[in-house]
Amino acid sequence: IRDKTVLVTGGAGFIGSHLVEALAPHNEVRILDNFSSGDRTNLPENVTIVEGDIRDPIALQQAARGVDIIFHHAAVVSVSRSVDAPRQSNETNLDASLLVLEQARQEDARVVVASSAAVYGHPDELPVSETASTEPSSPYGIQKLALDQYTRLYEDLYGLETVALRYFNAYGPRQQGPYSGVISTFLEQAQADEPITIEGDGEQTRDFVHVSDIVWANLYAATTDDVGEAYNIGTGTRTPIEELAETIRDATDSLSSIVHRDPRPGDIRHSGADITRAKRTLGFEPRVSLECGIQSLVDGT
Ligand code: UD2
Repeated sequence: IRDKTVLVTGGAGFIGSHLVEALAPHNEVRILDNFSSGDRTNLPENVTIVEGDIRDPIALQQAARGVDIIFHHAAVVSVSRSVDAPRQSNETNLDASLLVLEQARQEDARVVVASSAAVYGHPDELPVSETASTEPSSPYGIQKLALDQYTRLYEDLYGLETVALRYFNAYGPRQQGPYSGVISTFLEQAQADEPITIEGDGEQTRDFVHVSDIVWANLYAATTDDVGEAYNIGTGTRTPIEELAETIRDATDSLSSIVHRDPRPGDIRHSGADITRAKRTLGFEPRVSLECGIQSLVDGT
């Protein structure tokens, strides 16, 4: 997209900042971020930063004034924090997301929201398609599901152009901190020659999707005519965690051992996306294989 005024909530965070980087050369980009986990060093120079919380209607109003598109990526991303404090994460992930939708209504802006594979809970069938049953197994999943449903409803009721992207396991540069994913954890361990810690037997599988592919999905979502829909964004390939540990150890020439710990309570056994809908409708095609994605993380390219 070009020559648009866009707002990226959570624009200083992991996925948000990559999106900002892609948008900034050709668009007027604003970000709204409270910098609770995001970082200014993630941002290019020519973006307008509104430092504030999405729970604050005034900050949101200021950031969203006159925008054509809102990419909504601000969230409390930790599933375990949502388990410890469901109301708190609900405030940000759902209540504040409704503020975002209301603001979009006021501006008549398109909204692309970050939904999640968490809406499916423990999937009944694999790969999981958008029509599969949604039974979240965490407050986080419930919050994302409700947001996802609201986006559909806002299209239905108010004619707002909305798209929900259900991300599977995102990874890539700048994913860090205590709630980062298994790839960044394993990579840190391997690079320090410390034991790589598999939780459980390592036979659980995930669909790892590189953040640059997630950015592409957002760009397609910004222009699609098929609004009011949710799309799975993954690769369609499932990788066992044990295999991931070995791949990362090899890619880093690490001396790390691979050790097993107790499984994570409530861990989802298998997760993999059926991306037929995103392919057909958005023209989405994952470009970065897990091998290449890991190699570029190792090389820092
Ligand atoms: C992902 C998302 C989460 C939510 C969820 C929906 C990330 C970071 N989180 O959670 O936001 O959308 O999917 O289902 O993408 N593991 C180890 N050792 C470690 C760390 C993790 O073995 O040191 C295992 C862990 O037990 C799990 C797998 O790796 O089986 C993936 O863990 P994760 O935290 O990266 O992501 P996940 O799928 O729990």
